[in-house]
Amino acid sequence: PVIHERRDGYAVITLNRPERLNAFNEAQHLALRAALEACEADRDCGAIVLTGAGRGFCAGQDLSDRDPTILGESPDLGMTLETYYNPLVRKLRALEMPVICAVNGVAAGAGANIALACDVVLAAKSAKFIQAFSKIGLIPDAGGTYWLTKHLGEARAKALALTAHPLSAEDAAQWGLIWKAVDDDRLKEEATALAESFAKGPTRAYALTKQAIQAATMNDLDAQLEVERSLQREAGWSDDYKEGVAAFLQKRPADFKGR
Ligand code: LHQ
Repeated sequence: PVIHERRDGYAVITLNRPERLNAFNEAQHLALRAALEACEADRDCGAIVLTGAGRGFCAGQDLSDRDPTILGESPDLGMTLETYYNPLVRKLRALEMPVICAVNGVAAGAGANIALACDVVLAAKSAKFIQAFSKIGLIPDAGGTYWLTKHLGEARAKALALTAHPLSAEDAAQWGLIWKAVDDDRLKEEATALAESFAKGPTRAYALTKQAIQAATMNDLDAQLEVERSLQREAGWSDDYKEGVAAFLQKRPADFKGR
């Protein structure tokens, strides 16, 4: 259900159940988790591209899945989130290397929100983001209530969640929900070019940057200045910082090692 390709310095992970628009069943969850853990354990993997096979990115939970926690008489969806979706969102946020999401087509339900959990989101212009949950009597999950509210504010967050309005990639970019919308035939190239550039970059500094920006969503300025002080101190101890400054002074490209 997932294709994991290791390329020069980065990985491409493709959700691969195209006949169901890559909706998540248990097997796809477990395969994605294993792929992300393999990237985490791989010191030379400097970036991840997450994308989908076929015409969709991901249609969220597979609603035809036989999982009894979904289909039982009083299904415990909280348990489904705790077991599968919440650890996935936490893992994407905690990974050291930047995770680029290349949203190749429709991203619905938890599929939209897993895309939004990634660090840099590129979407094909034909892709749409749909908070489909209200159509089946649920609330946005996989971080949806968080991403929408933080990125867009309450007014747009509520309208998108309540109406399940399909948001175009271009509007998503213009609204600040994602990084950018690109022509469909340019998506793969743009995502891999970005991954290649991250793969040559200061991975440790990227990890600290992720951490600092994620902390900023919770902090006031004073608390955030403290976060910057302690994380910058750590960045300043890295070999990559020494190399970056030396390369600048010697007017040559830096040769970062990711530590
Ligand atoms: C699907 C799915 C799908 C199964 C398309 N499942 N087959 C939920 C529950 C439990 C715990 C935790 O959290 C969650 C989180 C969630 O994600 S809830 C939200 C689940 N997702 C949805 O409600 C989206 C359902 N899908 C759709 O609304 C449409 O398929 C979209 C708008 C995504 C795409 O529409 P179309 O482009 O018109 O494609 P389609 O509907 O024809 O889908 C293609 C095939 O994929 C089709 O199968 P078929 O055999 O008829 O060709 C669909 O049945 C299947 N598929 N999504 N989530």
